[in-house]
Amino acid sequence: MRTLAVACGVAALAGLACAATARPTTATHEIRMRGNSYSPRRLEVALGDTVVWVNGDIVRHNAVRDGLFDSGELKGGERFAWVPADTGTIRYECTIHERMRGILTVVQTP
Ligand SMILES: [Cu+2]
Repeated sequence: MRTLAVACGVAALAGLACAATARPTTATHEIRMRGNSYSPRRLEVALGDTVVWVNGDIVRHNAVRDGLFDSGELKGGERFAWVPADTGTIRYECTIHERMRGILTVVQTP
């Protein structure tokens, strides 16, 4: 909601009509933690979308990117949601399992 309001404000400043109703709505993307890896390992989302990590293993996992997010330890079946505030490529990791890494690319909505 906040993202749409800002987009409309910018459109108004530029003398453009706000086409918020014609824009695609924000989406929710699920990243599963399974077999000590993230699936999908690489994911592209749009600014304003929600990213949800779901632990599908019986062991604990987390998803951490210093300064951006830290899911805390998730038990099997637990989930963590995060909404990116900026565009860019984010490399994150599970600090419990050394080789468990993922990449999230956040792009501007068209
Ligand atoms: Cu892990």
